[in-house]
Amino acid sequence: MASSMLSLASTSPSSSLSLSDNWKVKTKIGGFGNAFVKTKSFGRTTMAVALNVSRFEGITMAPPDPILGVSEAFRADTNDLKLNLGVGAYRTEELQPYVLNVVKKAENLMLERGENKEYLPIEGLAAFNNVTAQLLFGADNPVIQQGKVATVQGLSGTGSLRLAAALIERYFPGAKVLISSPTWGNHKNIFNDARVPWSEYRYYDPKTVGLDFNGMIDDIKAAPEGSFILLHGCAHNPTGIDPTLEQWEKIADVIQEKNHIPFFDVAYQGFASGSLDEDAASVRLFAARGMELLVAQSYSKNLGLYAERIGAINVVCSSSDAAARVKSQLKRIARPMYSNPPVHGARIVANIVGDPALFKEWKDEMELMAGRIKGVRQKLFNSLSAKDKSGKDWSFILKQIGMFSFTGLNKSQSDNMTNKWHVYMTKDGRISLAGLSLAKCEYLADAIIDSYHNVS
Ligand code: PLA
Repeated sequence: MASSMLSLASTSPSSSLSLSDNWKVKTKIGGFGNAFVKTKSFGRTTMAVALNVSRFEGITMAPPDPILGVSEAFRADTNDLKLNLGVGAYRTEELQPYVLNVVKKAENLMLERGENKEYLPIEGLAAFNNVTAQLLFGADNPVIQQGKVATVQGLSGTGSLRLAAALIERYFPGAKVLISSPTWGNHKNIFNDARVPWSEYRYYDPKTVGLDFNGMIDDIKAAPEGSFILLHGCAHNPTGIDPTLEQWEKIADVIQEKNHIPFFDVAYQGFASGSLDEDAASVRLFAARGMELLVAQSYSKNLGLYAERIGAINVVCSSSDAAARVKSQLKRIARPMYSNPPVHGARIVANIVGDPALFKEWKDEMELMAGRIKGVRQKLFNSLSAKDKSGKDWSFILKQIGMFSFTGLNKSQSDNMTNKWHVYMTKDGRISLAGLSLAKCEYLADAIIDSYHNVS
């Protein structure tokens, strides 16, 4: 793990050729031509110079992203049976992308109002920042009433996590972030890129296909005092296994005892249970204890605003004064990275959450989406149970929540799903049920049974 964090500053072979060396190369032979010029010696650099060899020669090909790379492979497959269960993106029963009606209404309103395209402030749209914190904590939550939350609009969940990671790196040097094993693949990238050390706490128990609660508690206890503990607010990705409310209380006890700082990633509020409030219960339980905490939010899934890149980072502080200072520093981190965030998604969220009629429509539509996912989850379980004569218990699928199911298939079995059955999924055995239709459940069950029993 440590090596993966320290490997960032590698030197490429071409880095020994300085800018001035290159300048000399160009001037000596009269600018860019198409001929290769062999073995020239210029001061400290002696090398074969080929003018049409790229200056980026030392850059090697990066591997495809384990999640988004699956969609690329899916697009390249021409088989009619293909099914994309890789990325967590909601599809209709017809397996088409879905733009919420309430989003279209909000966009129409925005057009009618003829809103401008001026820069937003660095911290984002004020109306958005207000409603997003209210949605998360509840409008009457004392942390909001007392101005203890620093909220900054971010580039969706990922960008918001990245801002928080930069804040940790800058103001808590050496502090460790503990992430669950397993977790969403990009968490490790985010902390690596921000140069924040991380380690894992136990979370998933393959034997029970459930939560390793004791392992989790022990590892959080064993972490150096004052660590950041990254928690999935609801619908844990990739396992679909969440702690119960009682377990959340115990997790909060240990975090408080050890003076750790909870750091929630809330990417699925409303998408897990269909209720915005229920899915925020974990975060609110921690806030009610008066703890300082960080929460990254995303509207990719619950409002289907994937490409609008809309989310926020919230830092709950013990005083409004501290919150104001934290917010000022988050802005300072954002300014050189992307200056200020995009306005479109922020306006959509602000319009929907700020209008009682649209808000109700959103909740109804979200229930529909969450309901469709629960429907395919049930049908997949039924199909697996009916078709698999081995006596294997598939009920873990029904116990998992959110848009994913963690099938327990290993890498070779997942490869078989893709290579033989054209079912695209991540290699950790995760399938996105949001990309599955009722009509495809039987086919998927056949693929899973074949891969599980016939591939080791
Ligand atoms: N946090 C978690 C736990 C997530 O699962 C995701 C998205 C995000 C944050 C960030 O999403 P955002 O930046 O779009 O707001 N995970 C997806 C997509 C749905 C992805 O990997 O980017 C997934 O398939 O896991």
